[in-house]
Amino acid sequence: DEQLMNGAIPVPGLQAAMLSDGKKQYEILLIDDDVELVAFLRESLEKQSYFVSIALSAERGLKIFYETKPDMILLDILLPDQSGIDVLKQIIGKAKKERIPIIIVSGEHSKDVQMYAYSLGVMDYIPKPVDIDLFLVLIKNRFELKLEWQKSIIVDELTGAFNRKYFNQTMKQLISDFRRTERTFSLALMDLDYFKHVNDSYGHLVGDEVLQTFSELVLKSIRVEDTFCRYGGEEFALFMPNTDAASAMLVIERIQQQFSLKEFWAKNERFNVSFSAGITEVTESHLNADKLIDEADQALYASKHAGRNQTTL
Ligand code: GH3
Ligand code: MG
Ligand code: MG
Ligand code: MG
Repeated sequence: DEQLMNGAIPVPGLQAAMLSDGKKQYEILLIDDDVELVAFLRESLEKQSYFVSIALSAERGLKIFYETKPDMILLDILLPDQSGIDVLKQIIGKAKKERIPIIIVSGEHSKDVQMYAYSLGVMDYIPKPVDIDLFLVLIKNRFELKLEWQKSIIVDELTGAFNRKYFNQTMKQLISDFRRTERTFSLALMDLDYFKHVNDSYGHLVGDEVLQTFSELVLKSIRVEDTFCRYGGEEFALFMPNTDAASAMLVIERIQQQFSLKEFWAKNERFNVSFSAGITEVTESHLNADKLIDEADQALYASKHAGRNQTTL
């Protein structure tokens, strides 16, 4: 249940991957009994920094599929214990639901088998012998599609921050990590100051630009393991794993200072915008997410009350 309906789980570094070239390390499950080909494909894929697991039989492939949830499956048709088509029938439902592409790589070239595999829902059918250049570019292309899809369901379109749904998942994940391993994390809630005034004076489009500029600055300022989310309209959240409250405060105050110096122009007027923040570090007392959010929210309120453009622990 720690998973979104659609199979997107919080991934450390995912935001960084989405912003750069999509180089999150993907795991590919290779189910094929041709030992030489498997060794060659593994080497080629690892050179592209994919992580490869190998199954030389259907049984082993199924086991790895259920245990590790790979990001992609490369499946042979002629296997020693069952046919690849039988494997496909067993896993296609779950793979579709979790958007794990299945690509057949096979010496079985008959049109009937290919049509049948496509009708069951495979993404591609690559003939053996494998042309390694074509093979690698196709794999890359499929992962790009997958990343676009992942992005579209968890990222806020206007700002590029993760959405509320991803915020909730990240929170659950970090709290359960903390309970298991005592790995700490801090949460910062940030709310733009007098934002209604920006909208009222300059219009909503200008308001939107301010939200974008703010988000760009935050995304530029954080580490790969941090997760930046749009929590509500002009309210944002930043999760900082392995970060105590004092360090989190330094991060937020630096962003705060940089943001308040940014100059915006509209209606021939120059204006500045600031934000207020509240920070909470997880402790044993945070048995549920609501309590943690509540405390960060109270700290945020204290910042507002004290005059805005500041951070409270
Ligand atoms: P405070 O300093 O107390 O936070 O004052 P504020 O004016 O920012 O407070 P409030 O939370 O009441 O106002 C938030 C405003 O943000 C109201 C809403 O119209 C605006 N807003 C929310 N989402 C968006 C958006 O996506 N685009 C724009 N342009 N405005 C938005
Ligand atoms: Mg085979
Ligand atoms: Mg506000
Ligand atoms: Mg608000």
